Amino acid sequence: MIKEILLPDLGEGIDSAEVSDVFVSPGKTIKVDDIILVLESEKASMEIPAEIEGKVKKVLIAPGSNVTAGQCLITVETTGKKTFKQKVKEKREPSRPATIAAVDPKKQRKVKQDRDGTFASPGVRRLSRELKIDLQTIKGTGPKGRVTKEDIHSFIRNKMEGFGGRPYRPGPEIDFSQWGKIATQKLTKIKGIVARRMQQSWQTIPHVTQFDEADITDLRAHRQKLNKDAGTKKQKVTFLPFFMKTVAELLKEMPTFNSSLDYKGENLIFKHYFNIGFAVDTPAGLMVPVVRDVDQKNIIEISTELQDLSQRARDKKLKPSELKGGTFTISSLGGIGGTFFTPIIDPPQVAILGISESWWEKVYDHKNKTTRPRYILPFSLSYDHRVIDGAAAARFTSRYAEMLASADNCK
Ligand code: CAO
Repeated sequence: MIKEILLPDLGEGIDSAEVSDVFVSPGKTIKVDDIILVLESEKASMEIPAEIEGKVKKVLIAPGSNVTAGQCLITVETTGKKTFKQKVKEKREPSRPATIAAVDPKKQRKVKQDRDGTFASPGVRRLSRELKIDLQTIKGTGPKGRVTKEDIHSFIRNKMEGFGGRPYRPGPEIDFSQWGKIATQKLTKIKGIVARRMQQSWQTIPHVTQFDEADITDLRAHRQKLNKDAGTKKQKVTFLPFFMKTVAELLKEMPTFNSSLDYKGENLIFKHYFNIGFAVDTPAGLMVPVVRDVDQKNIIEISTELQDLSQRARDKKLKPSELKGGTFTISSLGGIGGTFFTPIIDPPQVAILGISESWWEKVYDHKNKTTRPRYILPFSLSYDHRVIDGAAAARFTSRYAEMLASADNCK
């Protein structure tokens, strides 16, 4: 026997509603209380359950279609046998024709605002539960900010494509060999990972870069003395340990630069540890190992650790844990060259220092009216403008220059 399931009166003055999800298809066997579809109206979302069992013959609606009370939704081939529920119901309501009463409006589960303050249909809630997605983190595009199934899909798409950005599309395939000889090289795994992280950072963080210079003449002299005193027994101490130690001290003074935005983008998390990551140029690609608790270590300890970590980065012998937990990063190109550059932030950090190669310069001393040769370090600070204001960034670089010039952090 073929029976029609009709849309019942939706109540609350709702004349029509939009189908947001359909859970049945021709040939599917349904039981009493199985959810056939989810409707979204201006006022509420509701699941429509079946009150007869059988095999679905035709589905007359689709997601996006508008339905009105009394409209046929699906047809079902029933066995003709009555379920216990139906027999009880017919006893109670003998005059009600079974085909029209296939769906009981009282059974519609309306969902308005949930306890978490979000609007979503039961189907969407179920989907978010299955995918372990917190609906509060999704911006709903439905009426009154309701989270729709499409919102969940685009949230996942964005996550997969780099947290909010569009994936890198190199464009149409070009045959470069038409203009001359070519060679193709597969990107290393590390280069692939770095490319994704950099793209994600560049697309999701509003970067601003502040440039500055520091007089490191005294620091240079101190480094020279340190290396001379150590003789040939120890490995040479470069400038980088001083830059790391100084920045750790500065991060204590200006904790926002050592913070992270939480996953909702609503709170700042301040870290009371100072783990400084540093970029290492390796044949396989860029790696950023982390020196932990830099503020608690002396220059020799930091130097030993960074030399060990950079060697093992180049030998591909770093443990995954040695690449994690950084709170701030320094990218130093000082040993290679260049004046200034704009480093890309390593999320979830909020700032990164880019160090370039120092130069000698004649600096006019206004007080003594003399000109003296000074060793000048050019550096840049890229920062997340959602978290750090321009004034704070300028204060940070000025203070950093001041601290390096006084060479207080040389111990
Ligand atoms: N000004 C002048 N001299 C500098 C300098 C600076 N800012 N920075 C380094 N130097 C000197 C060093 O002191 C050393 O001099 P000596 O031979 O007299 O000791 C020399 O340059 C070579 O240093 P180094 O680069 O080998 O060592 P480091 O500790 O300064 O840096 C490391 C270590 C791992 C950061 C570096 O080897 C490296 O890989 N740099 C590249 C990082 C990178 O690729 N960054 C870009 C990432 S994309 O944003």
